[in-house]
Amino acid sequence: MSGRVAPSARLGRAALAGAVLLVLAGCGAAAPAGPPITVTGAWARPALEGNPTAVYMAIHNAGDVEDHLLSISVAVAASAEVHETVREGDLVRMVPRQRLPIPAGGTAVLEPGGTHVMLMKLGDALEIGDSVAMTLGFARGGTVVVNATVQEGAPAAGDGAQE
Ligand SMILES: [Cu+2]
Repeated sequence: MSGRVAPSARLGRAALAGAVLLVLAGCGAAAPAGPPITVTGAWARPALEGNPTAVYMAIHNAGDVEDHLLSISVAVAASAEVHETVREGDLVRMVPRQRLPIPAGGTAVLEPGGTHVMLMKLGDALEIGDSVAMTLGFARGGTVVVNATVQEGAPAAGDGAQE
């Protein structure tokens, strides 16, 4: 019986602690930079000139507030979009996303079969071993330059953690 009371009491305290944290974050608003965003394990699929290709990566948000990926600029392609892969029965569609959320203290994972960055109309062929420089723009975290390695498949699990 008392077991029912204790968890909710604990929850209440956790919520209070959260409120205090928010207030503290508000006090620190003088700091110019947003929450630190880092990107690991970026890679792109090889593709021919004029074709599209996909880029994958993990975007980490060490901050206490959700951030959003708003823009991608890249020299090697005509444009870049964030796509979400949507399955409807046997049909697989790619849907552009204007704002990709990066959860507070979390990671947005862009991987094959899921969310990815699509480079449209490559100005040059991408071959294995090439590097694709991209500048990602975030709502709070400013800009982050990413170099995606061109390779056939994802790096082995755990590679990203060592960067
Ligand atoms: Cu796509």
